[in-house]
Amino acid sequence: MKIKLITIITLMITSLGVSQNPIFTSVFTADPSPHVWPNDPNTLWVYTSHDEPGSNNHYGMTGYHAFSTTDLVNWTDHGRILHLENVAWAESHAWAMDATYYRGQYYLVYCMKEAGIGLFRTGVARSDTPEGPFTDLGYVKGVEFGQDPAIFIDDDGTPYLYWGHDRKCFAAELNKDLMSIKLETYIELTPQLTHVFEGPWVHKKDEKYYLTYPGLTPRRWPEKMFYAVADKPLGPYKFKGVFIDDFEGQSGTNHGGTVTYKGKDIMFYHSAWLSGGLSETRSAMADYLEYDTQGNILPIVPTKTGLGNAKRTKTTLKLEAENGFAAGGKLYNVIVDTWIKGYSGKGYVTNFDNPYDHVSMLAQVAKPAKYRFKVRYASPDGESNHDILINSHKYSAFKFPQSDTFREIDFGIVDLKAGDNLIRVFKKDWKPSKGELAIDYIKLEQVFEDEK
Ligand code: FUB
Repeated sequence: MKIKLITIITLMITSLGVSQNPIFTSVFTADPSPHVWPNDPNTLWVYTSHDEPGSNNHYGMTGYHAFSTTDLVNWTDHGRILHLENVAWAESHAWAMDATYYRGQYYLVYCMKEAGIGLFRTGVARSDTPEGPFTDLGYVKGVEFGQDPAIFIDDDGTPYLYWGHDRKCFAAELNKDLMSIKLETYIELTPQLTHVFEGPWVHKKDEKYYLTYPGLTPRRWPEKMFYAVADKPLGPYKFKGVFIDDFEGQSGTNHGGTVTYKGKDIMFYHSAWLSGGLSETRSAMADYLEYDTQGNILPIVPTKTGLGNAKRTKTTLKLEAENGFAAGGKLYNVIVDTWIKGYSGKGYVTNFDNPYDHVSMLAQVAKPAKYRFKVRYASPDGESNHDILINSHKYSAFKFPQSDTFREIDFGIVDLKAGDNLIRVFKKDWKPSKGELAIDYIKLEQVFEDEK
C-alpha cells in the first residue's frame, strides 16, 4: 500500500512538472553534504554517496558523486569522483562522506571498511578542483569505527572531525595535515546527544555550534533528524529535539547537512521517493531550514516543491574526458594534452592514431532513460570521423566538423540503462580522418517525457 502511494505521488509530481524533490532524479544519491566554497559564493556544491539501482542495501556502495548549481534548478553531475578501487587500504562500504576546502585545496572525508579487518576507517582524499576526481591520502590515525565522518573548519581555521555509528558519536580536533586527530581533544559526545545513531554534521550560526544527526527513538526505525547546540565545537552540547520527523516515503536511514546559499539556509537530507519507496535506494532532498528568534530550528516537513522555484530540477551529467580513467573509464592509446587553448577542466584527450584507440567515460544513472548527448571537441586539421559506443550499442559514423577552437556538438537523443553506462569515443577503424580529434568533455542532459 505504501509503495503504491509513493508511486502515485511520484507520478503526480512528474506530471505537474514542478518537482524539486528529490533534487536529483538522474541518479540515486544518499548522505548529501552541501557546501559553498569561499572562492566562489555563486556556486552550490553537493557531494553524495551513491546507491546502486536494484541493490536496495548499503553493502554494495562503492563511490561518490559531486553536483553543482548556480540557480538551484539546473544541476551538473560531475560523475564519479572517488571509488573503492582508488583506495588501496579499503575493501567495501563506501558510506557517508563530507567535503571541505582547506588551505587552498578540496578534501573529501569519507568512510570505508579497511581491507582484511573490516573496520570502518575515515579516509581523506584531495583534489585541486571541487569537482575532483579526488586522490586518496590514507585514513585518519586515531579514529577507529570511523563511520559517517563530518569535517568542520572553524572561523579561526581549526579543523574538527565528528563521526559515529551504532548509537555513538565522537569528535576531536584534527592535526593540520587532516591525517590524524589530536588525541588529547578526543571526546565521546554520545551522552550529550539523545537518541543519536550515526551521521553527525556541525554548522555554526550566530556563534553557536549546531550538531545535527540521525537518531532512533527507542528501537524504532526509521531515523529522524535531531539536533543539539553548543558554545564550542567540542561541546558540551545541549539536546534540543527533532527537526525532521518521520515522513511518507522516507528511507530507513536519514542523513544530511546544511548550507547557507545566497543568504538562505538549506537542509539537504535523503528519502526513498525516487525509487518509489525502496527503503535503501535513496535520493537527495532539499528544503529551506529556518530558525525562530531564539535560534531553535523550525521543523522541516519534506515537500515536493522543495526549494520552490516552480521549475523542476534538471541534471546534466558532465564528464571531462581527461578524468575518464580516474572516474571509472579508460584512456586507451590516447593522451591528455593542453596545447589547444580554451578547454574546460585540466585538458582534453587526443592522439586517436590507430583503429580502436579510445577514451571511455562512466555515466551512472538511476533508471533507463533518454538523454541528449553532446560532445565538446576541437578538430583543427579537418573533419574527423569517429564511432561512439554506448555500452555495446554503436552509434556509428559521428562526424566532427573542422574546428580550430572547442565547440559543443549536439548528437541527439541516446538511451542509457539503469546503473553503469560506458560511453566510448573510438577512432574509426575503416576510414582515416583528416582531422586529429580533441575531446574536451561529454554531456548527457536529462530529457523529460514532455520534452521529447
Ligand atoms: O549510506 C550508507 C549509510 O546509511 C550511511 O553511512 C549512514 O549514515 C546511513 O545513511
